[in-house]
Amino acid sequence: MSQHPTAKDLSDQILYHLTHTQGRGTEFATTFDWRLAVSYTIRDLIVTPWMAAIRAARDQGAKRVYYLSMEFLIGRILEDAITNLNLNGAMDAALEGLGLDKQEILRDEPDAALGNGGLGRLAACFMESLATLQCPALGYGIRYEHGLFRQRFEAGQQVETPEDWLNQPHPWEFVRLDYSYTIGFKGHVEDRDGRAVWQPGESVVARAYDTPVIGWQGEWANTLRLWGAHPTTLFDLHRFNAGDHAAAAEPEALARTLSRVLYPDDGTESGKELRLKQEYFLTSAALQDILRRFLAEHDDLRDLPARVAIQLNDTHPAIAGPELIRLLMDDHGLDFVTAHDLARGTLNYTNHTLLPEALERWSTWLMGRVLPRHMQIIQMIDDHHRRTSARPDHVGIVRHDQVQMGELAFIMAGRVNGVSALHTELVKDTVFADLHRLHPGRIVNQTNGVTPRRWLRMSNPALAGLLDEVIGPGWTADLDRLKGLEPHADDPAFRDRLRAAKRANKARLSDGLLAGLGVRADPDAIFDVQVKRIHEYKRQLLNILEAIALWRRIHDDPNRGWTPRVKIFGGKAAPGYWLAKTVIHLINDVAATINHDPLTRDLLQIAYPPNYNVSMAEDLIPAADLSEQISTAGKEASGTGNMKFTMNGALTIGTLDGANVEIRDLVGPGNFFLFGLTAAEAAAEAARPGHARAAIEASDDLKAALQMVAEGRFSGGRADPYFALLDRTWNDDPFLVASDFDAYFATQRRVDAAYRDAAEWDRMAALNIARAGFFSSDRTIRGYMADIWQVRPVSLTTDA
Ligand code: DL6
Repeated sequence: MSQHPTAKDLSDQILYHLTHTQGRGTEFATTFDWRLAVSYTIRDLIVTPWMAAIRAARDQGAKRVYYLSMEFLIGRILEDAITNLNLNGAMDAALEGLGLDKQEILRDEPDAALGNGGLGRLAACFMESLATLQCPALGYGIRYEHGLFRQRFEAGQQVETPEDWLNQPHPWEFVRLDYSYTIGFKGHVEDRDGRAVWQPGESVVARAYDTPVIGWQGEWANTLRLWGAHPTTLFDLHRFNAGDHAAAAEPEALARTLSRVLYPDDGTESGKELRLKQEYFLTSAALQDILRRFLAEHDDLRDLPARVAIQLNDTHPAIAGPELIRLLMDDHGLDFVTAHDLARGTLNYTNHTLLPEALERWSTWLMGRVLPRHMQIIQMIDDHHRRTSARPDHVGIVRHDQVQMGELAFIMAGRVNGVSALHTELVKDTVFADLHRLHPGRIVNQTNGVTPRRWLRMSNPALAGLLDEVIGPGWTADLDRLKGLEPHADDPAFRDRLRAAKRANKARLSDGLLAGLGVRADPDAIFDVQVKRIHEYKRQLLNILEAIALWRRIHDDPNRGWTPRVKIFGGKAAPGYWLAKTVIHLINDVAATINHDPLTRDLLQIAYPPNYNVSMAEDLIPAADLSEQISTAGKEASGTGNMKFTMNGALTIGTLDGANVEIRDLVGPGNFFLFGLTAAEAAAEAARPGHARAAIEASDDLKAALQMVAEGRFSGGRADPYFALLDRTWNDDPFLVASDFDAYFATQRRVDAAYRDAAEWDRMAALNIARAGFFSSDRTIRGYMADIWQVRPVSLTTDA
């Protein structure tokens, strides 16, 4: 099949795969069979550029990038691949000719949910941009058998069930039996003639499963290499023969736990041995693979920093520093200082959070038990750093009998980066203030971005089509071209078309909300959307309390001319984070009461579809009018949802937090609904004794809303489900819901007024889209390539 197949070519190939790969006749084929046949057809088209890309990088001796991440929140692959191959038209025709429903086939694919939230989704956007930019890169992660849990609501409360995407064939991957590495744990370190020899007490095999990631226009594909854990010996035959059948399978069970489940925590360090083992499993497998690949092309390990750039996505793979030193010293015979300097010349680290509870630390006891050789090397790194940098005693990797993974990652990195301008400054001033003083210039900023292919062209065809017509399709690869839209913001005809595109998205979502939840969402109401992990600092509580206060105000004055609003929530709470789960419960309780109030039901509705994931985001974001980015200033490192909403024409109500600051600067302060304390003000307010109580006493709206919750107004007269939440809000409120409440409420009323002026709203929406070009992950990846990795794109022509 050619690289530019016709509908007939595609349909022939689909039928071929249905018969020869799936072993099914058309008369028996299920949606699943057809989806696999379509996926194999598309995969075939990716393999050719993939091979060409691998060869070009090798032939040109290109420096390679390796992105190590415990999370890749990919979502569905098929539609993204069809989009990037530019085959939507031909595929539509092929499927129609076969009598198949394209949407049914696309929606049959399970989300690859190998991540918790922003950090994992960023990694997935980066993989796509790396391929689009022809940057020779490989992503390393874990092939979790069970991704992020499924969420459902029982009596309004979150219930988690296991996710099982690998219970069916995964058509995109290639298993590589020849790329397998032994990963050791525990045991002891022997001294043999002055040489340290680690004798692990346990070991497993990491096996590579490769998925090609195709870039825009199908020219280049990179590899996402996920490691599956397998036993070193499949079976204990001795025990089996002795009749102990369960024990005989122990080696396999032990190994498989390593790649069985994604840790579902978002921002809390759990301190569990299995987590440390997973992190080491990924890191060691990746580094062994990187060294093998390097040595296949080069002889001298001292060339490593010139040929290899490794990015650590958060501290999760921070054991990479000691592991690379261990491999270079113990396996390749280099001395410590040489190994250390080579590692530091190769490794870089991205910080994604300032929340103290999210900064990983391991007790020296656990580290010494699970990775005894690494514990020795960590001490050596710490001593070396003390000697070479005249560091004060309170700066160090090992402190209070704990290994501080942030410090380890920093000290072993050539570059450390934050993920938004504000966050990077806070990284310098807070978590790494001392290290920043010791190593000025090491911390740099790379503001996050998102891929416009998935988040605009694929998920919002109505808007993408309009953009193609008005400014040409070049925006897909060069998002700065959205600027060309600016003059059209003043054109009523353009604004009408923009509104029509948004309304079509809203109408589709409205049908889904009615069918799935029974919620009546009028497409002419404001669609006000907050979708993200449920966390106190993200302040879904502020949003739902505002809904209660608004409901009360409507009751007091029903004829005031309120702007109809549908509040939509989406997101999961970590299973052990009970306060976040209480917020979920409250949202559902409030929705159940408010949605059925005959006086207000045409003015205020609340929808909370369960099991928010990447695919749901693709439906919700294009249908949003208002994007809720309301975290306590100084707490959200960047946000990436905020960028997706902006490029899809939603206006933001938000604080000066994370990348909101840059969004507001770029779209213009008049096109952004700002409220709330700044990061500096928030820090001062949080330190003021009694701040919460004082703020509540000063706000009639908030006091009344909290009173209604306390009286059990939304919980059948029972107040006990919300005692703890209320107590925290009145007496502690570390994330300043109370302090920011009145400003938020007043700003929401400004939103109401603005929405009533359709022409002005649409003009602002158009300007948000036009000025969103900066938030393409292509810009971010170019920044990493130039400032951190010193890597250039590879050309596919051999004479380059
Ligand atoms: O950098 C990607 C993403 C940011 O956009 C979010 O602001 C940030 O919260 C998230 N960080 C994490 C790490 N854990 N926590 N919290 O997911 O990274």
